[in-house]
Amino acid sequence: MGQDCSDLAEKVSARLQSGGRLTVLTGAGISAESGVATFRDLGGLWEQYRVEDLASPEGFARNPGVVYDFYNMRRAQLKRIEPNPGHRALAALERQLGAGFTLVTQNVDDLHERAGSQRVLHMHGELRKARCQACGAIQVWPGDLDALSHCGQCKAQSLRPHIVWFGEMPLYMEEQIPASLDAEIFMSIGTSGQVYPAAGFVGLARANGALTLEINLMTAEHSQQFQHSIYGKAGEVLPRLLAEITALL
Ligand code: BV8
Repeated sequence: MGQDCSDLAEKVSARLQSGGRLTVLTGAGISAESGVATFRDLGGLWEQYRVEDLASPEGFARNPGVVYDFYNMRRAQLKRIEPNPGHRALAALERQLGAGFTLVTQNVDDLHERAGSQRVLHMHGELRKARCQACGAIQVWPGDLDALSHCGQCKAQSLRPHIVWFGEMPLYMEEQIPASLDAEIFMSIGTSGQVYPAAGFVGLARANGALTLEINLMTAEHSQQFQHSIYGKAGEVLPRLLAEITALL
């Protein structure tokens, strides 16, 4: 079992009180209680679809229609889901900590924003945006996307989902994410730690002297790299843990 909340809240709040910054990394697990399928859990997306056909530039080049449809289906799902208490607890913590708080997410849904988070670093892109392959313009795209969709900037019919596929460079890797890994506390929530470079962040944070904490449903690929862990549903653990932390500030 993971660690007791109160003991951990004391350790985290002590670092925050001395000016420490907190960086949070979220994965599909934080959206699971909102009804969003994760990737590698039982019945997850990668059990239903071949990842190399759907989340790779080669798969998109081979069969763009299938990839457009896959992301159109997931984008349409956003209208039917709501943020959960885990998303809301993180938004409240951002309001409390201000610039000392950085949220990096591997998720492409918009639940962090809809829960009130203001600054979200979507390192794997966003479902609700399209990117033009001709001029590079990134634009909000709430509806279906296909090969005939026109870029709002250059009008070319060359839009793709604004998603980082396997083999592509994740976003914010030049400075914002490396800077965030210099924080005094690194908290990972709901990720199986199988996808790089995100899975390597805990090692970088630890090397920088951070207190590292994992919140997960069960131990994951990289769990042994965390100094502390709490196992349970993010929607239940986060509100309790973050309330205990902020009560000590
Ligand atoms: C890169 C967008 C170079 C698509 C995604 C060999 C060949 C080719 C490549 C590689 C290779 N070896 C390594 C690589 C690199 C590759 C990689 O890591 N592959 C892995 C699979 C081996 N990575 C890349 O290609 C990346 N790019 O490396 O470029 C580079 C590197 C560094 C610097 C510059 C350049 C690009 C990776 C991004 C790929 N795109 N998604 C889409 O979303 O459709 S990845 C995909 O996986 C999602 O983004 C997802 O977020 C991410 C990680 O998955 P998780 O979020 O962890 O979700 P998962 O289902 O796995 O786990 C859920 C967890 O939640 C579980 O632990 C579960 O227990 C828990 N949970 C469930 N319910 C709850 C819960 N926890 C709490 N509460 C709950 N209720």
